[in-house]
Amino acid sequence: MAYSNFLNLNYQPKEEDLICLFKIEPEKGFSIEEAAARVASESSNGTWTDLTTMTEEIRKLSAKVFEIKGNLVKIAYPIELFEPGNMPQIVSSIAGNVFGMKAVKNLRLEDVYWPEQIVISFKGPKLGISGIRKMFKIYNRPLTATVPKPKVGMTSKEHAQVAYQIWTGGVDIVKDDENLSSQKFNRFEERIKETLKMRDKAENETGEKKGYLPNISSETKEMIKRAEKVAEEGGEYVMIDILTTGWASLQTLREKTEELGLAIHAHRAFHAAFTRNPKHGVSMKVIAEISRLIGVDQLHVGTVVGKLESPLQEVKALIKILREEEAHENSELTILKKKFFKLKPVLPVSSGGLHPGLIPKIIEIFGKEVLIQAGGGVLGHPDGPKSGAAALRQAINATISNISLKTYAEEHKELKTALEKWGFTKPK
Ligand code: CAP
Ligand code: MG
Repeated sequence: MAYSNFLNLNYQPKEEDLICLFKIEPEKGFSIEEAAARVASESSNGTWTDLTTMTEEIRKLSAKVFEIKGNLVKIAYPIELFEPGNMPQIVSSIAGNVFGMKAVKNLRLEDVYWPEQIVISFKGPKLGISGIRKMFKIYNRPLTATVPKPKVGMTSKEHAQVAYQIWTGGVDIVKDDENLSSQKFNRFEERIKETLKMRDKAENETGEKKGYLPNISSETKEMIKRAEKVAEEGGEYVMIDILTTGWASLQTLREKTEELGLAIHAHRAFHAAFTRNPKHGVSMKVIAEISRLIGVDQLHVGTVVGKLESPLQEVKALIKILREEEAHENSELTILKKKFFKLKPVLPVSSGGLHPGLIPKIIEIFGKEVLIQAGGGVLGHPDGPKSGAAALRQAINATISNISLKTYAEEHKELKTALEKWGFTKPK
C-alpha cells in the first residue's frame, strides 16, 4: 500500500479542512512518517492494501499528514469526508479504527480544529453561560451545586429532604449523582416530584432561585420520556451522562430539551477510560469541543486540587475551549487554533473531592465563571447538610471579597467547623 499518498509535508491546509493533532508512538519497525501516514489512511479512505477501485477523484478525499514535530503529527482532512451535523460519523472517522492499528504502539488524539462548516452544522448550547446566569440572576460569583451523598441508596423522600437542607443552607443547585437514575429504592418520577416540591419550598423561604439537575441517563427513548416528565413537573434542567449514553442520544436530547425549554448539565463519567493515559486515547479537550458543538450548557472539567486526576494545563485548556469564542494555537496547552463561530460558551463545572478549604484555589484557577460542586465536602460536614451548604457558600463569599477563609471563619461557625475537619487538604 502506498502510504506516501497520505503524506505531504509541503501541503498548506485550507481554512475549510478539519485538522487533527495526534501524538504518535510508532510500533517497532515503523518510522513516525509511516505510522502517521497509516493513521491518515485508515481515518480517511485508505486501507491495508492497494485498491483497484481507487481513482484519482477518490484520492482527492484522502487525508494528508502535513506536519511532524517530534511525536506530534498534524493531519488535514478534506471537509467532504464528513457529514455535517452527524457527530457519530465524524468521531468514527477521526477517532475510530486508528487506535487499534498495529503500526502504532500508542496513539492519542490531542486536539481538533473544527472548520466553520462543521461547527455551524451543530446548534451549540441553548442557554450557555449567560442564559444560566440569567436563570439564577447571579452575575458576580461562581454558582454552587451539591450532590446528595451517599450516591445511591436514599429513598425519594430522603433525597428530597436532603436537597431541601442543601438549598436552604445556601447552595444554588442540587445535582443527582451519575449512577442514580430510577432504582427500586428511588424511582425517577417520585424523586422528581418530591425534590421539585422541596425546591419550590426552598425558593419561597430563601427568596433565591434554586435549581435541580435530575439525571435522566438511560436508553434514548426513555431519556426523552424522563425529560418530558421534568418539564411537566416544572424543572429547568436535565443531567445526562454524555459518554455512557453517547453522542447520538445527546444530539437527540439537545433537540428535545430545546422544545421543552430545559438546560443540559453534562456529566463525563467514563471519560478517564480514554482521556487519562497521556500516550493513548482521546483527550478531554476533544470531548469538551464536541460537547460545546452539540450543545450542552454545563460540563465537568476537573479541579486540579480534588480527588480525581486533573492536570492544571488540561483544566486551563478546557476552560478556554468552553468559554472562549476563539483561541490561538498553543503548544503549552497542546491545542490547535479554535473558532466557535458564535456558538455560546459552556459553563465549566469543577467537581470531585472539593470542600470549603479548596475554594480559594478553585477561584484562582477558574475565576468566577464556574459552577463549583461539592458533594462529600457538604454532606460530610459534622453538623449536617444545611451547615455544609452554608460553609461552602461562606467560603465563596469570603474568597470573592478577598478575605482569607481563616479570618472569615472567625465569624462564620459553619465554615469554622468545615475548616476544623478538612483544613486545606487535597483529597486522594
Ligand atoms: C463528586 C461526584 C462527581 C465527580 C465526577 C462524585 O462528588 O459527584 O461525579 O466530580 O468527576 O460522585 O465523585 P464529591 P468530574 O463532591 O463528593 O467528590 O467532575 O471530574 O467529572
Ligand atoms: Mg458523582
